Amino acid sequence: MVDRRQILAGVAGIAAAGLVPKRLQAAASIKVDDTSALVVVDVQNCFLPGGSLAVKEGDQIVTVINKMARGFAHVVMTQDWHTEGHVSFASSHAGKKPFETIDLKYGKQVLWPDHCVQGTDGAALSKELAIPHAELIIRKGYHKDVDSYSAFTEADGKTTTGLAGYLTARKLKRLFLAGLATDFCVAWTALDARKAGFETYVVEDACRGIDTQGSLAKAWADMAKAGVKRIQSADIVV
Ligand code: VGL
Ligand code: ZN
Repeated sequence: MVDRRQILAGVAGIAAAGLVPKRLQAAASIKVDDTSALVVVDVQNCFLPGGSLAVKEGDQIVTVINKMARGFAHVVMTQDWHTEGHVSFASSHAGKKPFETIDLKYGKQVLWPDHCVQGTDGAALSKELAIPHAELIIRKGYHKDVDSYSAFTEADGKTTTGLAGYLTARKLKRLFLAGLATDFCVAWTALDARKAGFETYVVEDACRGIDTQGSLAKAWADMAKAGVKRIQSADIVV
């Protein structure tokens, strides 16, 4: 006999597979507490429509993030902050085009259009962000020969940005991630957050992805495996 629990488990499975429309799914209720921080990743002009590495629908997350941020006492923002001629730029490698990959000392590197060069308008945080109470802006990717998708550790796998130390010193243990791009800076930040022992949520509707060579599906799979929780902004209660 099929009991109610099995039916509910089945429904949850279907919901997890994305087959049930969002409005029919009961919102989970995840409470923001004193140890929670919202981490707003790379909401910068270069990644928004019209930018040099524009993420599709990137502008649609700004209202969602602004609304969510009102419920958080602690907000950290990140800013991709490259040198001119950065190693992650296709233009730095003769004969290479954006979205091709190369092997660097620290591993495979996707090559990008020039973006988020220090001090340029493209590198500025979106003017539409309304989070005056954000407490920290952490910059990353400022070493010319090393990329840093993650807000915690550069792509060499060892150079730290200091973010884990900051969060720990401030007793912030639960991180809610939003921003751009889901499959690069958000995902790498989420994976490193888990490695450093933080409870980690990625707010799906407050993120958008680049999705090159299957990167978006891979990012969600890697995050699930690492124990990152995939939630919607409506799941958060303040
Ligand atoms: C990003 C590609 C290159 C990101 C940054 O913010 O996700 N993606 N640099
Ligand atoms: Zn970058």
